[in-house]
Amino acid sequence: MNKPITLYDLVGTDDRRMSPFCWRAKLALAHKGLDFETIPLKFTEKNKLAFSGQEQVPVLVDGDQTVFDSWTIACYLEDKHPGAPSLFSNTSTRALTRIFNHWFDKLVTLKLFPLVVPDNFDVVCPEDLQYYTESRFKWLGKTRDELAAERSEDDFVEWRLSMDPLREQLQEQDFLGGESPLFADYIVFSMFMWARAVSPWPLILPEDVLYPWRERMLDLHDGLARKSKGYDY
Ligand SMILES: N[C@@H](CCC(=O)N[C@@H](CS)C(=O)NCC(=O)O)C(=O)O
Repeated sequence: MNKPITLYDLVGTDDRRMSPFCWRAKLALAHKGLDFETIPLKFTEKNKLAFSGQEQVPVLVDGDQTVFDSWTIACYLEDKHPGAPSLFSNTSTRALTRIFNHWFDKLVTLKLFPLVVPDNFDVVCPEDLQYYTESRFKWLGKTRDELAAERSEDDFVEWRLSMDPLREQLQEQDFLGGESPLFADYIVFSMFMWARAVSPWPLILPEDVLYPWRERMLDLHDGLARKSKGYDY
C-alpha cells in the first residue's frame, strides 16, 4: 500500500494551524483530491525537518519525494496529477499566478505581518515563545509591545484598501480564478487563515465584498479551513 502524503504544518496552542504557506499547500492538496496527513510542527522542532535540509514549512513528503516551498509544492502537484482539477488552468495562467504570488507576498503579505504578529505571540506554544520573541525582533526590529502599541484600526483600514483590486474582480465572479477557485484564491485566502488562527482583530468585515468569498473559501473541500481552530468573525 502507498504511504499517504505527509505535510509538515506549523502548529500553535489548541492545535491552531497558523502558517499561511502551509495553508496554501494543504488547500492545493485538497484541490487535487489527494489524501494527506499533516504532521504538526512547533517552531522549536526544526530538527524533525533535518532530513529535508529545510528550516521552514511547508515540507511535503510524497513517497521518496521531498518538496518544499508552497509555490513549488503547488507546481509539483499540478505536474504530478494533470488529470485532477487544475490549480492554474493552463501554463500561461501558471506564469501569471507566479507574478500574482510575488506581488501579493511582497506588497500585501508583508504589510500584514506587523499587524498580526503581536497577537501571534498569544498562540505560539509555550516552548516556542523565546524563539518567537527573538526571531520576530530580529526580523521586524520591534518587540511585541512596540508592535502592539503602534498598530491601530487605521492600519487595518489601509491594509483592507490594498485588497481593492481583488474586490473589483469578485464583484464580477465568485472566485479570483473564475467560477471555481484556483491557486490564486489560495494565495490570498491563506493570509486570512493565518489571521483567523491567531488574531481576534477582524481582518475582514461582513459588509466587505471579500467576506462572502472568504465564506465560500472556508467551506471548500468539506470545510477543511472552517473546521480548523480559529477566531470566528
Ligand atoms: N516562501 C516560503 C515561505 C515559508 C515560510 O515563511 N514558512 C514559515 C511559516 S509561515 C516558517 O516556516 N517559519 C519558520 C520560522 O520562522 O522559524 C513558502 O512559500 O513556502
